[in-house]
Amino acid sequence: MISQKEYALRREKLLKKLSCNSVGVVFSGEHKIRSNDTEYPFRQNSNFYYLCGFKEDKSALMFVKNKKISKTILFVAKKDKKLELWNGKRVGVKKAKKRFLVDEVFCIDDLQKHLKNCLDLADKLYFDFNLDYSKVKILKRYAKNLSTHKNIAPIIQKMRLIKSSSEIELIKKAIDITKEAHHSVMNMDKSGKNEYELVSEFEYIFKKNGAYSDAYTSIVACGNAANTLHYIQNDQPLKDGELILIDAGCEYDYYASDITRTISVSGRLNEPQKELYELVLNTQLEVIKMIKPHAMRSDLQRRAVELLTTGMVKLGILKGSVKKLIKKEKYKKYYPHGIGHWMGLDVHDECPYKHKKGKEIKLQEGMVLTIEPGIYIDKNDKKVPKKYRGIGIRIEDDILITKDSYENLSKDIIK
Ligand SMILES: [Mn+2]
Repeated sequence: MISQKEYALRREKLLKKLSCNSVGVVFSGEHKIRSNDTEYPFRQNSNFYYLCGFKEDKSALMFVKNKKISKTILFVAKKDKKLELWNGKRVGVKKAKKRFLVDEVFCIDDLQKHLKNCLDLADKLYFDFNLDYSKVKILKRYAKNLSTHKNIAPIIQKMRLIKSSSEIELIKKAIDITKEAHHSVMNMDKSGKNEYELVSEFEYIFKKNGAYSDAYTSIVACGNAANTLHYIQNDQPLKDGELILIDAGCEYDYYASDITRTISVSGRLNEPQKELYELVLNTQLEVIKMIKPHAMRSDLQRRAVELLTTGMVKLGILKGSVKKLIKKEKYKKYYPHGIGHWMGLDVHDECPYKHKKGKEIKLQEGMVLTIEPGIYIDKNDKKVPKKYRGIGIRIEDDILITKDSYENLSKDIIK
């Protein structure tokens, strides 16, 4: 759990980064319609959640900063017995005042009034540039006279790069549940089953352990389907002799896990499958070993490309000199993605990879990133020895950067 004190410290830190005489607004998420009269399960906006831990929609945070004051106002939906009968209890203004360590709490209906008052005294407005147009319109109505609009999202996202110990605990918990699910599927008798039966096992184990949701739609791809990187159809029969690429992880109390394992339907890998699997696995292990503070993600990718390309030349999948193949990016046909991404409140944590001026951000204690090399060979690729066609393999772990090294948070999930 993240304490209210920690949220307060985050808001304090954000206020320090805003310039004087400014107002910043961060909105909650909104319910999204799935089909008539039904909605997708609500999930709070990550930036908003990061700053207060409030889980309701129809709410907002306002930051006010000038020479005299530096304060946070939380706006929440008002108590409404009729609506609450249908949609569940609201915290309401009175309780929110007690629960959240913000300076003031008002009803969301009064947001525009407060916005107008605060903006009269300010010359800068911060908001998320990706905001829905309906909300931008409200903001701009009151910010007509302001010279400067600034994007608040990148400032929060940069803060989110470094995870606190309580955030790391939640990520570990998410990975722990995900481990149970992967192991359960590994031990299952899979022959004769369908991809969706494995998906349902993941969902069952996630929910059974109190994980609100999967952190992303699970990928359970048997055989050639693994060569579609974001395959989420998950409805084909599992065939003996083929591999299953499973990319699945739960979200626990808003924190993600992101794990890929490639296993075989029958439990045994044949020779060509083994050759490719070992290449991907050795690449992953080598790259993970390079992780420490000040290392660069681009160097990890470069090393992965070197190792995978060299391996593919050895196996006759690519032909020519390794150097030239890398220069001409020929490996991209079989390894088309990056080595990994930040992970946290979002599975692809929306944190920056570069500093403002374009220089790459180096790894630092407290960051969490995935390492996920892969090789994907389409069944119709005539340029590749026949025995490798239709095989897709990825192996992914979640890595925490520590003070002078790293911790593989998912090392206990069998590879
Ligand atoms: Mn991933």
